[in-house]
Amino acid sequence: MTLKTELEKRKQEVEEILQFYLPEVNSGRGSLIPAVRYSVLAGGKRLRPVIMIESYRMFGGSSDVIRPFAAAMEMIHTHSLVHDDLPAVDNDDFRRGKKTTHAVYGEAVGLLAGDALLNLAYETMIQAFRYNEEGDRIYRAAAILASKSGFSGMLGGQGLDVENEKNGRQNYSEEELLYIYEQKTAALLEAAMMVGAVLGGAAREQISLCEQIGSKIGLAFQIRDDILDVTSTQEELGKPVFSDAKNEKTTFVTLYNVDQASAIADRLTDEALEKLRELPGDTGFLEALFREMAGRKS
Ligand code: GRG
Repeated sequence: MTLKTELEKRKQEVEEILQFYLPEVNSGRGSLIPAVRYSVLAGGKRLRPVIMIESYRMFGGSSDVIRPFAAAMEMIHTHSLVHDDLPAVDNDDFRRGKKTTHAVYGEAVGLLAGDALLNLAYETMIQAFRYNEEGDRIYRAAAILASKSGFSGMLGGQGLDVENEKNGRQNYSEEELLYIYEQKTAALLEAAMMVGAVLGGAAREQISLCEQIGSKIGLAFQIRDDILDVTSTQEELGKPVFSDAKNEKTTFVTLYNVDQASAIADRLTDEALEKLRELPGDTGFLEALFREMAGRKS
């Protein structure tokens, strides 16, 4: 089976999981649920839940306990995109090839839909305790996903990024930029690898290795995002291009140039692959996926 077919199969699995956990539209109850469903079902590559499920299975996990975690991961990620697109932040009207949530439902509902999704993620994640699994593993996995999404992870990095942007702060050093990327983008990929590992029963050193792999893949992913912003098209990317330039952001492309940024992303991917090979089980799918992410076009 080719990676494309395999990835499509894994993506379908995630779509089914999301459909299972998303609330149904309740007529006469306003547009919050439709807005939440719209934002999650608008598309997206589903990379984080796919990676989480694969990490779980690689460590021998075979139960459905991973399902609420995979859904929660994609809900947290989608919440971040909905809020990132709001007029007060990047003010973008297209995402995943469709109108953004606030562009369809208005700013107030867009804001609320992002909040509701974040809450729904936790409502969903705690359903994992229904499964007849080791409670300690579920607790540890939940703590990782919560903290990697919060102050010391995604939200912390985004907070710093937004504040610097509003203050007209430019000319970051590479070190400062890497710190922000580590938090705002890599933290969720670290969580994807780690949650799968913890639930699958990985040892402490293996969980740490998973964190390092997620970090390197996450940094490479964000640098590729910087590159695509100036080399791709809105049709291919599904969101506006030159968005960073519009917001006068320092990125790896402004700090270096496209070729140099690309070389840095490739080096980080190679380092992640080297560490991945140290893990037990069949690492083939993740290896192919990480290579694909390094050369992605959308
Ligand atoms: C409250 C200011 C404020 C913001 C909250 C936390 C947050 C919003 C945003 C997180 C930062 C963010 C959006 C980082 C970008 C990470 C990134 C490259 C996202 C795109 O991921 P893909 O390509 O998207 O996997 P799809 O659409 O495929 O799921």
